[in-house]
Amino acid sequence: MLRIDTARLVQSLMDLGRMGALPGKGVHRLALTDADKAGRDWTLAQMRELGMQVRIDGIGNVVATYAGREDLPAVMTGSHIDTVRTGGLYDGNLGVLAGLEVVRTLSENGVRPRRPIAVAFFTNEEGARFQPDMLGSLVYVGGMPLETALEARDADGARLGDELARIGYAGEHAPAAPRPDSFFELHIEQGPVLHRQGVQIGVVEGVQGICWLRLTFEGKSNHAGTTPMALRRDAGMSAMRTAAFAHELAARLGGRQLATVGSLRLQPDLVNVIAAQASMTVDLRNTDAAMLARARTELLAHAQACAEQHGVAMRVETLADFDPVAFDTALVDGIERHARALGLSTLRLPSGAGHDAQMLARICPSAMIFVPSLDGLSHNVDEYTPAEDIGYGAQILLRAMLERAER
Ligand code: HGY
Ligand code: MN
Ligand code: MN
Ligand code: MN
Repeated sequence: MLRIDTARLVQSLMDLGRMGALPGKGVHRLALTDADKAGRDWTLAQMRELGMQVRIDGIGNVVATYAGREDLPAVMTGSHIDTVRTGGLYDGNLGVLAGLEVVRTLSENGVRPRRPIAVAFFTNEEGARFQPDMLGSLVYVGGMPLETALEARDADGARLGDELARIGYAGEHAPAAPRPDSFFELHIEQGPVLHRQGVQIGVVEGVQGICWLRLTFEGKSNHAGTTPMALRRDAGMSAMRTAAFAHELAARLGGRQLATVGSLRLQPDLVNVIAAQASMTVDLRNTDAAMLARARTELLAHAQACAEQHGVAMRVETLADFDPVAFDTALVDGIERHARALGLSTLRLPSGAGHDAQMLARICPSAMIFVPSLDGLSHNVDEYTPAEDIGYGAQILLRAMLERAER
């Protein structure tokens, strides 16, 4: 049986991690920044060194293809190489580099599968700079017109299309690859489940629903020392009461409901000035679509009530709104079978994080393989997955893809 070279794969993760490396440890490669360009350029060089045909589409998605014996729809794998500001070495990067390690293993053993093998990285998966997240794969599957995506703006007003051109990744292939036969994504769990239960492989059955909201409250600045409480139009209080409500809401709805206020900005942001403006994001997630919709409705109703009580105007933007996704049961069963054939322990679970696979699932059978995250840490510079687990995940990816590529 072909064997993944785990040490070589781990080394490639370290090498890619040099691009956008933070002092000490961690990675900062926000989408379409110079650091992202450096990561893209490095990864492209790896793809070309493997003799793969490389295509770049209009949103900067990159797909490299290792030819098969026949010109059939490819078995595709991949993920993303953009990171959050406090990123680790593995989130996204593992899926892309494990795909290249699969190709390296096939190539050096002279194996030519019936179907081509494609390895992709998609633009702006994190959604940390431009929203929504999984933007590149969303465009790739036809979920958003390219023209709309190119107009996305970051917090400083930079236009996605301009940034893409600036780093030289405004490709001309539309799409970056023909519709694939299937899609597999190897990813770290980014949560505590596998590590806590001592399980080696996560057999991912689907991805939970995601709703991102940006609420902007417009009040009136005034003097903190002279303005009676009843006369204030305090945007900050509306936002902070909404943030507290979001946490209570998640606890009250229970189940798998999650609520996160990751960004809250006050203007003019001064100790002695009542906030004239407050801008906040709310990240709501649930595996249950109905409960997620209920959380969104209750949150917005409460926020509106707060705004009225404080004499404040409120503006709502939906930054992301993705229903829960179920992966292809045959592919999911295959991943479990391959893991067990290697004598590994497995657990079926939904993905808490969003992934490109949830977009590819709209156009072809898709599935994911999880490997454990130490202490469940991710979007954190201490993100870590032991080499042994990385090797197991990549070996399953190789087996599952090869099996599918001979169909
Ligand atoms: O937000 C997410 O789940 C992913 O990291 N983009
Ligand atoms: Mn990721
Ligand atoms: Mn991430
Ligand atoms: Mn992903």
